[in-house]
Amino acid sequence: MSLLEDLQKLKSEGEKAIEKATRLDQLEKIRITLLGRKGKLTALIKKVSSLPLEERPKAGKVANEIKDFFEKGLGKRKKEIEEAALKKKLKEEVVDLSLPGKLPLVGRPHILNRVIDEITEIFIGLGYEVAEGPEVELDYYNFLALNTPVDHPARSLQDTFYITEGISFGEGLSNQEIKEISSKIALLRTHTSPIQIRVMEKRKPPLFIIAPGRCFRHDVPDATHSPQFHQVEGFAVDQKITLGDLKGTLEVFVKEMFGQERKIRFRPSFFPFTEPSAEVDVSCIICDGRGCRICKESGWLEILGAGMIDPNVFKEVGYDPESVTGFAFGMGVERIAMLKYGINDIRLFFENDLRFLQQF
Ligand code: 2U9
Repeated sequence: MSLLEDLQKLKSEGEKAIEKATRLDQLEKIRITLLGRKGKLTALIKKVSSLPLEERPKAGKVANEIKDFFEKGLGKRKKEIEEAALKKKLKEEVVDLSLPGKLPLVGRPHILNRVIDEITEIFIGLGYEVAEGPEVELDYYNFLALNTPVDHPARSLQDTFYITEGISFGEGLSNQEIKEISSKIALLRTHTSPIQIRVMEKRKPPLFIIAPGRCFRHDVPDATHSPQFHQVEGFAVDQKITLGDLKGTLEVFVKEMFGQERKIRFRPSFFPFTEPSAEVDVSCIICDGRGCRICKESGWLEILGAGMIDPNVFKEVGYDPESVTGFAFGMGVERIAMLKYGINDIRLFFENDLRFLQQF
């Protein structure tokens, strides 16, 4: 076979191979086989110089034309493969605007925070300001400044989570010594009252403060007890604040919170930091006072504790109890939320089960 025939044969072989290629890596291999340094066309071109002189120009021309033909063919095929790949990609990645969207999981405030907000908003409407304080408190602010003597039952290990270990009140200490020891003992606050001591320490009356927050007590959890719980406390301190002001304020609060038709009643009670003290009931929000399972047929639900701030508390923060008076009240947020939303187990608030939380 002559060189020209070999060239023509390679041309048609190469053309077919280029046409058959469907991937860029295949095409590159074909290019190397045809046009590479050790490629088939390169080998034939080398043979041109061994032809008789008069045949060389024609063979050289044909060889160059075939080289050109392959280069163009490879380029064209490369473009086709790339275009096909792009087309396929665009088709696969097409956005179907008619598909329904994916709803992101939207968070919401925890039901306890909602109830806290609801309570504080009512008092903000009455001119109160919100104050906060640390959850890790000193014995002094949690107990001593609140007229809770060293041997008060609420101080026992059973009720309080102590952080400081190994410090205790011995026998026969002076008031100053007791105060010094009390200021060294850290604990988890058992109520939010220390917030209000801290406010009084820094400021002078008139004060109208609402103090919400998380509290801790060393309780065994059951349907109505949890070692963590929340309180909203409040107090008003000024000249000539009376028990009548307390009753009026709580009546407005209870009606806003539970409905204008509600009634309240005060029952005598005892707290170290108030004198006189009272427990406050609201007419049953389920049966409107007629008697039901929730109010245990009494027609009343206990929802608040309250009283006139004890003169000893004022003395401790440097106020003159002869010229300053005040009332204070406190409520458990979980209890209010349970009554309002018919929740029968306090532990549900802290389990973070979305099936519970998403209902509110
Ligand atoms: C200062 C002085 C007095 C806050 C008060 C109560 C009565 C009370 C309980 C309600 C349910 C706690 O969560 S609960 O168990 N609270 O009964 N709290 S008077 O008295 C204060 C607060 C601050 C300086």
